[in-house]
Amino acid sequence: MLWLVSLLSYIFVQTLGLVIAFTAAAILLYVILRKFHSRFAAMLSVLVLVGISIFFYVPNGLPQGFEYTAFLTTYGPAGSPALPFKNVIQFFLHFNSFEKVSDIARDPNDVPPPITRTATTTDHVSITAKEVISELAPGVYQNFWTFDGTVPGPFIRVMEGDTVVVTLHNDATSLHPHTIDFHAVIGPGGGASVLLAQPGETKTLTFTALHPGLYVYHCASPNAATHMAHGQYGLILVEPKGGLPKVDKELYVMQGEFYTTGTLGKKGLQIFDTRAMLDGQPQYIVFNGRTGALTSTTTNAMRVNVGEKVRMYFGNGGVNLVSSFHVIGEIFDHVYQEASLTSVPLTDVQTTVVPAGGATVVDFTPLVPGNYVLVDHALARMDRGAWGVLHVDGPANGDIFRGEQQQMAGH
Ligand SMILES: [Cu+2]
Repeated sequence: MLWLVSLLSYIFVQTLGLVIAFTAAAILLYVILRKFHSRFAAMLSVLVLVGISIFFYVPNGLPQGFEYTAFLTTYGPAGSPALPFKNVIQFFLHFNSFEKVSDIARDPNDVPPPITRTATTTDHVSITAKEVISELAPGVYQNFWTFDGTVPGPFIRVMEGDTVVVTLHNDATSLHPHTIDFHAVIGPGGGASVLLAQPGETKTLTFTALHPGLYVYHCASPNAATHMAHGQYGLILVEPKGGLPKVDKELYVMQGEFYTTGTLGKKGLQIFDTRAMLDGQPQYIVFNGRTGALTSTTTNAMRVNVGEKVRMYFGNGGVNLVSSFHVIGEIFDHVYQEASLTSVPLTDVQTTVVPAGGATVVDFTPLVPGNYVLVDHALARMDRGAWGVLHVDGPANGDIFRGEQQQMAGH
C-alpha cells in the first residue's frame, strides 16, 4: 500500500491542495468582510475576489490537461518530458499487469564471449522493450522501462563489417511506445525511426556495423530523456577485425540516473520527477540499475584472481551527468578513451571521463588481493548509489603492497 500512499500524497499536494487553498481563502475573506458588511455584500465580494484570483492564476498555474509535472514549458523537438497525468492513472489501472522483477540489475559478468571468426556475418539481435516494477533501493520501488527486463539492457557484440538485424518487440503490457537509437548505426535517428514500436508491435532494422567501437544504445521514443531516465540503455560492442587484445575477464557496467519525487531513501513506489530531470538533479545515481547492484559478494559479484587481466566496458546512460570513472586502488593500464578502439589507448590512467551517452573501455591487472571499489569520482554520488566492488582473490603480494589493513568503517 506504500505506493498508493505516495501517489495519493502527491495528488493531494498538487491538486487538492489548490482547492483547499482557494476554499480557505474564500472562508477567511468572508469572515473578515462579514464584520463590516451585510451577508449579501460579503458573499459577493468574496466571489469577485476569488473569481479574479482563479481567472488569473489558473491559465498559468494549473497543469495543462493535468500533465505531470505542473507548470512546465519545454522546447525540445518532440514530446514534453512530462508524463501526461492520464499515464499515471493508466499506470495504476494496469498495476497488476506489470511484471515485478526481483532484481533489476544486469549481471556485470553477462558479456558474450570474444568473436573469434575473421569473416563478417549477419548477426540477429532480438530485444524486448518491457515496463516492469522493481526495487531501485531496498523498499524503494521504481517503474523501470527496460530492454529485456534489466538495466542496462543486454550487451550486444558484433564484428566490424557485420550486417546486424535488430528485432525490437514492445511488450503488450507496455504503456508507452519504445524504440532504439544505436550509436553504432549510421542513419537517421540511429535506427530509432525504424524501430519505433507501439505496445504489442515488433519492428526490424538492418544495419551494417561500419565503425569499430563501444557504443551506447538507448530508447529514443519521445521524450528520449524521459525514457532513458527510466533505465532504457545498454552497450553494443563492434569489435575491430582481428579482435581486441586477449584478457581473462570482461565486465559490463553502466551508470544511470533516476529522478524520483521522493527524496533519497523515501520508501514506496516512486513517481518520475520531470523537473528534477530538467534541472539535472537525480536522487539516485547507480551502477547497473539499482543501489547495491554491484556491491554484494554473491549477487552479481565481480570476482577475479590476482594477476588476471580485467577489461571493463563502462557506459554512461546519463541522462544528465558526466561520469568520472575510477577504480579505487587501481591504475588503468589502458584506457580506450571515449571508447575509440582504433586510436592508440592511453596508458597509466587514474580516472577517465565518460560523457552522457558515451562509454569507455579500460583494462588493468590487479596484483594485490582485496576489494576494489568502482566509483564515479564525483564522490558524493557514491551516497546516491554510484559504486560497485571488484573482488580480487589470491595470495598477498608484499613486494608491492604491505602493511596492516584495517576495517574502513565510517566516522
Ligand atoms: Cu522507451
